[in-house]
Amino acid sequence: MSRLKVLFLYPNGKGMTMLPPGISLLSAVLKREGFIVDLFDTTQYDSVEEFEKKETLDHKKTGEDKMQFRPSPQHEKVIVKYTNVYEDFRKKVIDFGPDLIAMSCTENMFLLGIALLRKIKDLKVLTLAGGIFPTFSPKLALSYDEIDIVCKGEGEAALPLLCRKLEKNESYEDVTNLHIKKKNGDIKVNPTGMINMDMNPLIDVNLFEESRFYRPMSGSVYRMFPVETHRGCPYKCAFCNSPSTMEMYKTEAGTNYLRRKSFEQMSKELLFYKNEMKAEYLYFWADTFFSWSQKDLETFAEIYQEINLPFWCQTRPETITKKRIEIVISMGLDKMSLGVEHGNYEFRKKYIDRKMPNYIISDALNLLHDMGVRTTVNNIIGFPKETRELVFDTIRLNRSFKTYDRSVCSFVPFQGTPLRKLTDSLGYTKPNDIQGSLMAGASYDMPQLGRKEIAGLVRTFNFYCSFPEERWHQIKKAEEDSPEGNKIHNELKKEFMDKYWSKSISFEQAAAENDPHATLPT
Ligand code: B12
Repeated sequence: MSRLKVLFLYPNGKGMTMLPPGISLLSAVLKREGFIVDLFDTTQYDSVEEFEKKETLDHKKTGEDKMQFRPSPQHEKVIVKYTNVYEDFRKKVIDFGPDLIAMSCTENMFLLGIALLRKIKDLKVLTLAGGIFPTFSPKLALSYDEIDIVCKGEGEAALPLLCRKLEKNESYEDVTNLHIKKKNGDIKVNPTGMINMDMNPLIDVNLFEESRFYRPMSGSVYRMFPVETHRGCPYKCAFCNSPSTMEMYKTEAGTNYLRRKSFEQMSKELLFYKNEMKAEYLYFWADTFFSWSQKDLETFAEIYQEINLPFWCQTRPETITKKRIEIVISMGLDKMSLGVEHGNYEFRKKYIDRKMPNYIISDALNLLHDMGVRTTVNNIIGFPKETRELVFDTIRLNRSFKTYDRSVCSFVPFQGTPLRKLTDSLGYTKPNDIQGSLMAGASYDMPQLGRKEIAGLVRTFNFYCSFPEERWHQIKKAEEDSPEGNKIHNELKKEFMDKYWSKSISFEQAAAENDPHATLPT
């Protein structure tokens, strides 16, 4: 019997290099059952930039230009494809002849995916979309002619079951997690189910070209793999989809989505990356790395002794304790990201549902700094109801602690989040608007804080946080996107990069100057 063929589509922005755990897992699940799987991945295509005339889609270039992260060299293994992405996709579909095209997407990727699928509409292949955007907007995704089925939530059980049914030519109308568009346009909604993570195989790295294993981190490029420890997050940040995922599973499946993988599974995965994939660096993608108990963290640290690879992880400021930091340092932690997001306690509590007082944030960052941990903090500008004064509270909070890096982006109201409901109700967004990347600039104008002002504050944020306050009048001029503003911006950027990002300044020197960017030895 000839087996069913599935083509995964990953309509990613250029340079957004990190293996997506979702499709890599789903591919492994399908291959375990003998299905034939292939991938079309747009990550390395130069031509995806043409998709939106905006600067959104070259993640590396835009991020570096906006000082979101330190510039890294173009690694010899990372390739750029200059052929036309639409023609190549069509050719791939014709040559491979899939029975099903399975697209995985976040919100910012969805419309590129649709544009690609439009080019092969005449080939009449069944299409399925999964990932965070279809999960929270199944109806909207299905309103596009190019999408036949949506997977809401986890796909490890739904996808192979669908494939088995397709192969046997059976009805797939009742497959759990699937929302299916019928011939008359009605949608068949099935219940939402949760899978057992410990039944999953190792991710299928072979689906990707080897050049996709390389990812920048703090100015260097490493052979890096994503590690799964938990799914879910105990916190409720109103801009994030993770709390909504927790809520969705609680109300629709009666389950607690926050759970960790067994240590045996984690150990298998880690040994595979270290020994077989020759990883140089690991990326723990859990939303809140310290959401596990102290005892579990200690057990994990013991397992990790054998692995001994540098790693990145992210957590919340309230979870930071001296003991936990000692543990992760002993494991080989290279860098940790923490969300600051907003600097005004009342505003943060009311609109963002982050209730910690400011001192918890600055104490956590200063403790990490004093213990020698490289940190990066994430900030957001342009929340609904935010004013210029409130943005400066974020700047002032950032000035109260030391960190290796700071990133800032304009607020993006993603579908399914509490803040998206607010922006819809305020008329800043319409219910069916689809948002772009965090690098794309503000999604809307507010009377008290417009798009342009947000863009100006984003591009000068690092200057406001780092240079002495006496220079703020000069920095204000650099907010302006005008010949004069751009000239000042370029000068400040050069000064900033020389002073804070050049490797020549030692950690001791910077610390002695009480420099908020005190650079740790690399
Ligand atoms: C790791 C991660 C990344 C990685 C990998 C992203 C990826 N596409 O896999 C990197 C670093 C590249 C990344 C980038 C970005 N990310 Co990110 N990221 C995450 C994070 C922390 C974990 C995602 C993950 O791997 N989960 C584990 C896997 C197993 O789950 P999964 O991907 O959801 O897949 C499962 C199901 O969704 C489903 N599924 C997924 N695809 C498909 C396809 C089919 C056909 C089927 C049937 C099922 C299915 O089955 C999978 C297995 O159960 C999430 C937060 C979270 N906890 O979800 C944010 C998250 C996805 N990211 C987010 C954002 C905003 C971004 C960026 C836009 C940021 C930016 N710089 O602009 C970019 C988007 C670029 C991109 N191409 O993804 C938002 C997405 C918001 C939205 N609604 O779109 C999230 C939800 C965090 C948040 N703040 O809310 N991210």
